[in-house]
Amino acid sequence: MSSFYLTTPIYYVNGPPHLGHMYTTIVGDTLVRYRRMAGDATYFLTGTDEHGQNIERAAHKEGIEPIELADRIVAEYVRLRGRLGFSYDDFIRTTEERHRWGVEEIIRRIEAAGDLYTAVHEGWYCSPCETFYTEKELGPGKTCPVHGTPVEWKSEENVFFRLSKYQQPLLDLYRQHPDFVRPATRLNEVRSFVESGLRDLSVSRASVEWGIPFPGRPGQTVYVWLDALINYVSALGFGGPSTALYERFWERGDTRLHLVGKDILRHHAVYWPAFLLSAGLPLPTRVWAHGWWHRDGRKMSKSQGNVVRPDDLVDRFGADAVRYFLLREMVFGQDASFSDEAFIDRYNSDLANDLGNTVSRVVTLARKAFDGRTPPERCEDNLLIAVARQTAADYRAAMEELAFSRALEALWRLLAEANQYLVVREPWKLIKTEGATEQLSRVLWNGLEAVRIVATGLLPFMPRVAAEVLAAVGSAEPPASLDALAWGGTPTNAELPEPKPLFPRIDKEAYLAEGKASEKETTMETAAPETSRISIDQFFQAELKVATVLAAEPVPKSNKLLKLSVDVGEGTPRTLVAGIALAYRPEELVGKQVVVVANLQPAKLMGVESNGMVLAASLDGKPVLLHPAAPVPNGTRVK
Ligand code: ME8
Repeated sequence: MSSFYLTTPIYYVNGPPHLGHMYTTIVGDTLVRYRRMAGDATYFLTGTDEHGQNIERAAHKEGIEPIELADRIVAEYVRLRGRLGFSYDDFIRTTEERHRWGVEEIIRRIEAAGDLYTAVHEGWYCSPCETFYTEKELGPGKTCPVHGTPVEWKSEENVFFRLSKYQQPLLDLYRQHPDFVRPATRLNEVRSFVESGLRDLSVSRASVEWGIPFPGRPGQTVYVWLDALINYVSALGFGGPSTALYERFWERGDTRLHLVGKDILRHHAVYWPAFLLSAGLPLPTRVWAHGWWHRDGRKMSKSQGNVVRPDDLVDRFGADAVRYFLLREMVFGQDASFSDEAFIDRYNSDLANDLGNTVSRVVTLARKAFDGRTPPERCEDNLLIAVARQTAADYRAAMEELAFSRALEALWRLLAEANQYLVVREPWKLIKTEGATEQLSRVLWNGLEAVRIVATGLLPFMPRVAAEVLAAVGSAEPPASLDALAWGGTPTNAELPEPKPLFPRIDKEAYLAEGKASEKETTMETAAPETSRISIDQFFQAELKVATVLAAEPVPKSNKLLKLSVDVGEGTPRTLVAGIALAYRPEELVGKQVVVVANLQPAKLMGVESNGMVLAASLDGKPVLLHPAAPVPNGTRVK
């Protein structure tokens, strides 16, 4: 039995998780579920990166200790584990003692190899990246090439790691193991970075208190990236009292795979192997980098203020629909754009229509013809068998390559063929004309069997829904092995429960209209990047005015929107639509003074014309209205 050790990056705790972070963990979860079905002994690790200046600053800005911030964000990650159906084996926090043991042991070994020395360190530093950049790597106006925010000049005495010594060993590694970095194009990037010359790396900080004390160097803490990367072995017990997992999955492990976003490839494919070479530990077998989710044309990230929080989507569509969308829409390795519109389109066409309707059609017919049971006759010779065989082969080949969208396409081809087969055989007519014949039994059994194979392939992607589909087509227990992709698994005469709607169709127009109202609030939440400040004239283009709410009522068929009638001091009241219904009851708003944007172009939301926008702070998506501290005449300008 092969061993398969899989890790996600450990996420910074300076903000709650967004869809980009969830994407990596969803990919990992899908892959590891597949490997389990392939028969591997797997171990799947995720966790949080809690030290460093960035976290220190974020906590102090809130007036709390870094560990309080970390605890709060970790609770969010843990909560999402259940919501998104993650099956990781361990969650490591870099503030845990077991992690410190690993860090101290690796540093002892690197020190023993003669690879550490002290020197003055100067350079341009991006705090969100926790990384130094050279002058020529910076963006216009001395900005970070990743974040676009201003960098700062830093100068202090640090411990340095002799990275330059590992230039040739790293190039040898890439030559001997061209698969070390995937996709292949990314290996070229890494190789040219190393070829262009490696400078020694500063691996301690004198000015950052929130970190692991650097062994043997008083006054210095371990640089957050050295600290963080070690999680991949400290979580397995390296440096601690019990090293069985480390020996099994790292030292003697067959596959040691790190999944990362392309932004942190250099850290994983250059620094990490160099640290490991120095410490005399085995290297990962592969580092696989994926692309970025964009929104509004930019990378989705907290510092850009354009993130999508997973909760809203999960509430509305279920975790498995979110998992499906992310894996189907992004070609693994490339960038992709997230939009509500694309989400609904895929949901309606792939899930509600292709999958949901096929299941309900074939199950309804079989129940009707065979008294609530699967058909009594199986079928071993028909056109679908060849397609199913090809599907299983394509699916497995794609999954080995982490080509998730291709694997799903293969399953959908079988679904399409099964539909086509049913259209040609017309079982709905056969029932009426000939009744429950042997021929009808075979046709419907084939339909159920094709769906069963599709659902088996979907188990790693949509664990809950795929199990529901399997139960719906008569296979009560979800299979544990990929052998179940072979033709023939649908039982005869098995109970077929009444089909439940799996993916109710979504009214796209209505959903998007609601989304617009909440999107406006997201825009207000957005912290403008520091490089794009606006002038006072630009600010005054928005007419912010105080208004009193005269009446409030829900907008029919919407759970987020309220229709408000407000007095903005203009003689006649105005109608506004606000996405605040989940946080406020209509009656508690009447008589309250609020702040509105008075010169916004009218917009129609769920058929109601809105003439302005109510301002609210947005706390993790929940609106909190702004009120003047003392009553003022309606129409008073806010500036
Ligand atoms: O970098 N699209 O943590 P982090 C796709 N702590 N993936 C995205 C994404 C987006 N828009 N935004 C984030 C760190 N990610 C370090 C890692 S590892 C030893 C230390 C994903 O919280 C992507 O996988 O900034 C990226 O690598 C990871 O989140 C970075 O999360």
